[in-house]
Amino acid sequence: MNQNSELKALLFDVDGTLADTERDGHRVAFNYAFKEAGLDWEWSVERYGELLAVTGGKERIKYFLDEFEASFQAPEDLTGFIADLHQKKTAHYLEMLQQGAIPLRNGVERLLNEVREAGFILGIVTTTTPENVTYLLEATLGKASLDWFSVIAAGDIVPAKKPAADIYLYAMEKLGLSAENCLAFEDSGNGILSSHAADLSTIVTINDYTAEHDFTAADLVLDQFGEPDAPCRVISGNMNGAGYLGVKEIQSLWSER
Ligand code: XBP
Ligand code: MG
Repeated sequence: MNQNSELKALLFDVDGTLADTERDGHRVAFNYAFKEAGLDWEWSVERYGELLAVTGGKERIKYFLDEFEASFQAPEDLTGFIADLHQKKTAHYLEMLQQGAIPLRNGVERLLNEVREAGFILGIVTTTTPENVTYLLEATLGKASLDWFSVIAAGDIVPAKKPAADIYLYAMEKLGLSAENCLAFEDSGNGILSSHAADLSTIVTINDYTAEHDFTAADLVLDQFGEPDAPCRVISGNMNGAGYLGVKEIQSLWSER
């Protein structure tokens, strides 16, 4: 990689990175949808951790059926059945977002404001359904925040979801930029496999589900972005003693990579 290339764009994953959406958000919405559909499936916190091996809600339901519900009498149109179930799940999830049930992670709003003021181009790169992103941003940062992002790359827009590189490549193509000028923010093993496959330098913030994932490819691993009064913990990489991630730390990381 060209060591002198300018950092122009920051590409943010959503689930687990901007907000802790999985355990008390997506998981709960899946369970509501199963109930609504008259199914007796219940994804526990622990089981959901195993199911997170597969990104994408529809793909996750299919994986669950294959791995854990071998006796399920699948309908003839399994794809349609899963799509319908997933639509129900999305409706429940959007309602939760509208009710403000899912806040942003510590330091996210501060960091977004800081990097915006510094003039970085911002992008969203996620496997989740597009409305899940817009509702989250609207509920937490207000409607105007949608305009902060020059690209929102989400969901089925590419054929292969993370860990494939496709969604990052799609976002960079939309921005007219290459990995020489972009930095990714991720929270999971599948996320960094995807960003790394797209050749991107990556900062990771872990969460309960992803703490044990393999982040050896990351440039920096933190427990959170941090705030002046609530410092982050550096798990690997160099923050030069700073207690929270800001433009200065990002730039210094970029020049040292
Ligand atoms: C996030 C996901 C998503 C959500 C569910 O992965 O795997 O599938 O769990 O969203 P990443 P949908 O953070 O790596 O993008 O149900 O809308 O697919
Ligand atoms: Mg994620």
